[in-house]
Amino acid sequence: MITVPADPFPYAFPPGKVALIVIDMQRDFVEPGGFGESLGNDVSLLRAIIPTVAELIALFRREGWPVIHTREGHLADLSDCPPSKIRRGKPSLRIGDAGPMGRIMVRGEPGNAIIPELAPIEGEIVIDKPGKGAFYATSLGADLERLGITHLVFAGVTTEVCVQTTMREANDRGYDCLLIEDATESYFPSYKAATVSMIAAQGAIVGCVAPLAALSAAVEKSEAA
Ligand code: TIU
Repeated sequence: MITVPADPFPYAFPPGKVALIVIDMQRDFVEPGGFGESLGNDVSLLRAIIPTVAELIALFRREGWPVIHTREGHLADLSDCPPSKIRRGKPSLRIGDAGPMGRIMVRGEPGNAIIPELAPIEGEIVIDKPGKGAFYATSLGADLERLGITHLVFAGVTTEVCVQTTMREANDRGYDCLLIEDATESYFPSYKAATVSMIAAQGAIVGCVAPLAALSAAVEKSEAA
């Protein structure tokens, strides 16, 4: 087992049974002209975590542990997008509308792609999901079972929406979860702070929380032992 100093208690994981889930690091959320900006958000806030997420992905690749990427998006005919999701909010562009990076939140459009800095490599699983949670209407559960994964490490955007929803789905399915707090971000700093705090509250009701440095140091220590 590798043990990471974490909040509210140390997070221990078996190296062969852990996977990283990188949530929705897509152009639609972190670049101007995408879905995130259409909702009225300042997307520059989210870009700050890119180097940390890249470092986290590199750590998993170095160790040979699975890296799984997710993308939020819909089929071209929007048949997998509930009308309520299209109607919600007061966006300047709605899901399916043509924007500067192609149709907003539609699979295969330029804006739906994972940003080049964090692009998946050959052999990594990419989960296309219609919802905020990565388990709903996807193969993620079956993929994790096939890989024999019991522990999940989370990064990506946004902390209180797709990251938290997926962590809660994972938690209910029995996965032991760790959120890397400097590898996740929100358009709203107060929502990120509240989410990080509520995940670890009540004795890790959703999971543990630690900075990347704590995970990296624990992995290095285990290698030196
Ligand atoms: N990926 C994700 O979090 N989807 C969102 O819609 N997030 C918002 O914060 N809007």
